[in-house]
Amino acid sequence: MAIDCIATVSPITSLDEKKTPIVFDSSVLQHEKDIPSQFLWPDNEKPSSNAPELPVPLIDIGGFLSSDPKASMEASNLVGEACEKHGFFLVINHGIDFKLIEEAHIFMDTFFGLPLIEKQKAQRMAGEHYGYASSFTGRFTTKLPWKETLSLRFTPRQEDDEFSDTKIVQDYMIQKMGETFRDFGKVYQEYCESMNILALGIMELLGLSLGVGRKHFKEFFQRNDSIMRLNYYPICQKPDLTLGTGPHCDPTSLTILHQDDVSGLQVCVDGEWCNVTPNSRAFVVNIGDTFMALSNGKYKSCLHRAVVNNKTPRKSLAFFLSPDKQKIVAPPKGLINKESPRMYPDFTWESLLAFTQKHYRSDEHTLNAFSCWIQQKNSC
Ligand SMILES: O=C(O)CCC(=O)C(=O)O
Repeated sequence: MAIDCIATVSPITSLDEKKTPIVFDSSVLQHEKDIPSQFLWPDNEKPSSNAPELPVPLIDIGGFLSSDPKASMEASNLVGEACEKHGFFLVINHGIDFKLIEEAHIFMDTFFGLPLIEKQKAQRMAGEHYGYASSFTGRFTTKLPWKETLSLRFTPRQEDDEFSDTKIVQDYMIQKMGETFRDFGKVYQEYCESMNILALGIMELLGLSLGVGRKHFKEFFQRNDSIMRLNYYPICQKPDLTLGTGPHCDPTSLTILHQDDVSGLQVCVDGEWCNVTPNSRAFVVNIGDTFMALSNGKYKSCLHRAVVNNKTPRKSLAFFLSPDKQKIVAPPKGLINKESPRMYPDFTWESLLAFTQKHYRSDEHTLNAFSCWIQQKNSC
């Protein structure tokens, strides 16, 4: 195995039970002139006010989706180039209904505009992966992100499995928030189904670009256990002192993100933080740690973060494609040879997810720390 163990792993310290965690009530905090100290980030991580624009490859996948061989080859070459360099690109002509995207953004305003007590009906409890979280105040005490999230589990319906859940997103919303959230749930159910199709299409492109054939990764992710996350970044009176989302690589496999028209997403390229200007026609796509392992380290998991501002709230919709929880994550044989030996040990998505909940707060070193942790466990 070819990894240097650079990150240290220690259990995530849970909050002192006697201490009540700070409450992130955006309706109050957005007006605070002095933000609570838990939200202050160290100087070396504070956002820079003059981040340059990232020249991002805008990849037209319309030809690929209509099975044009030349266009597919062109798109897969561009995808491959971007993934080797920084693991990040934009796709246009993606086939997703713009009305659905618009509805998904509108319903975000509905949910995050509710009083805190209403949103807490879907509260994400300690150890859970889904539900409403206001700034992770219950999990951490420092470097808190200036944001609220609603995370939903999505698994696609399988034709050969009559028991697979057909409306997992919609049912969850109705169960947590009541009947009035039926339409809300329906929109995100449809949105996730569309993201699933797009993600599997991008998996074909990634397979082509890595030379393992278009079917390999598509089949690997046919069953998947993915997460849909609605990110809401309220106004902050001191945006230079905090971050909406701290620097991290996604532990998941592939992220498909749609941002509203408010800037905030930044990607780190060659050590420099760069802005990614919103483009309503495009989806932002990035490689996550699990796909980096699947590509035997050939494609980079993209380091990114989100900044906030003092004028307009910002919203983003992130679909995180992840394998079925028990599936072994290992690169195809064609990507392992003498020059490229195995980079990471076998693992399951379930174990990586648990690692980020119990032992390690996700950052740019998660995959490295996780691999070292597995190797140490295996050698005991
Ligand atoms: O809101 C964004 O632009 C980035 C969100 C993100 O990085 C995340 O949800 O992990």
